[in-house]
Amino acid sequence: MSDSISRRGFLKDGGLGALALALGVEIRFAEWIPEGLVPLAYADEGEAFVLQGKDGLKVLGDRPVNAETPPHLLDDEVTPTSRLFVRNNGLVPDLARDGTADGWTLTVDGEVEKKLVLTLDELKAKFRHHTLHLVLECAGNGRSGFFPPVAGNQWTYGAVGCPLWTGVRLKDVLRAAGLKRTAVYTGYYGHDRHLSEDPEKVVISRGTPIAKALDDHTLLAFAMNGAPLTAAHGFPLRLVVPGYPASASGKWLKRIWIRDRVHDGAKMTGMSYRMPGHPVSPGTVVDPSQMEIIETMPVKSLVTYPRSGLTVGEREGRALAVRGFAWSGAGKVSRVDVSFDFGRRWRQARLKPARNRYGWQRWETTLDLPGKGYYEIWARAQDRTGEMQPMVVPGWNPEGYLNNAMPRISVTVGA
Ligand SMILES: Nc1nc2c(c(=O)[nH]1)N[C@H]1C(S)=C(S)[C@@H](COP(=O)(O)O)O[C@H]1N2
Ligand SMILES: [Mo]
Repeated sequence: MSDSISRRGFLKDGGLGALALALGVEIRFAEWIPEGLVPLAYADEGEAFVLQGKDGLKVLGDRPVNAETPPHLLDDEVTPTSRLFVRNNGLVPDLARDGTADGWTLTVDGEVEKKLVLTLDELKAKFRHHTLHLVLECAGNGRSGFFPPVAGNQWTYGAVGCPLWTGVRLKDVLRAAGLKRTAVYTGYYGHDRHLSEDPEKVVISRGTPIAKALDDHTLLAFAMNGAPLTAAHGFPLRLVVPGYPASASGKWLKRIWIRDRVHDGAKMTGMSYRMPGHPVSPGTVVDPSQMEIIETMPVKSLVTYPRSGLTVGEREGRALAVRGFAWSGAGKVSRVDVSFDFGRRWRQARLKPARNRYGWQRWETTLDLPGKGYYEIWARAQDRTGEMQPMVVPGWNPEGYLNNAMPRISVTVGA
């Protein structure tokens, strides 16, 4: 392979076409190359699998694409687009790749006085724009911590982020359509394609109670961090329903169906995004009738600095800056405590207010690690309702949701 061909080149020059040209032969079976796979002919060493536009994410799967962010790469108050996790249940629709919203519309129908069909320009022109700092977190974040293990993406800490979202309030759009008294729930539909390639099959179609849809912070977002949504994150329009499992935040939106009952779309029923109504012992088989829809997400935190596994000198260890973020689906986090002696003593960290409700909050502190040795640094957040992160993995459940155990990192003080 010539020097001019590299992973960077692959990403920049539009990939397969350019590679075929450089190789001088056709790439057989090109249609089966998974999304995000960089052909070996192009790959830099150790980097055979990357996601376009992403930086340092760990890819958990390629069909569908799922990738999480290592905690030390989440150290920005506003999560850069290149570092926001990706969770797809199906395949990215072609319209998102084309990057044009020509011919795209959003339909709002069901229990409304007036059905709406809006182009992106109409949506932007008719409703006030809002920019909010909102946490997006997959309900399965932390799944890898459960024992016995449960099937699904083995997220560790990084299926979460807090970018700036710009869009219109779902509330304003629903008001324009006029909610009937019978309106109880929302149900979204997106343009993504089912893994089976069967156009009749819906990938995922979830929703929320009307009260949540009417929350001032529930957005129909067309931009992230000041730029149009990227293909991976739902171009041209997505829901952002903060405080709820991110599965409620439908991407590549095409329709919002207002229901007169709890929505029963794909991944809304059965075991999906549901928890047992009563705590169960690990490994229990739970009947779907005993499962309840997850609504508010629990209190949680991350240690984003230092990077776990860091070795520092003794001087640095005597005044080690440690920091991260804390958030809760219930709104405000009231305190974060930090321990470096396996939980014997806790010191309260400084905690900044959120930019707006459902934004994550910076916490930071300086630790005095007393000399050489291996340490673990633990962080534990508590929200305004009094809920606190457990020190150990909480309530095992069949699908591995809502593990909000306190985060841990290790630091070694060397010579
Ligand atoms: N249309 C559609 N919307 C979707 C999904 C999807 O597969 N299709 N995945 C959901 C899930 S489970 C999560 S966690 C979030 C992930 O959002 P992100 O990929 O922008 O981080 O999108 C949600 N919205
Ligand atoms: Mo998710």
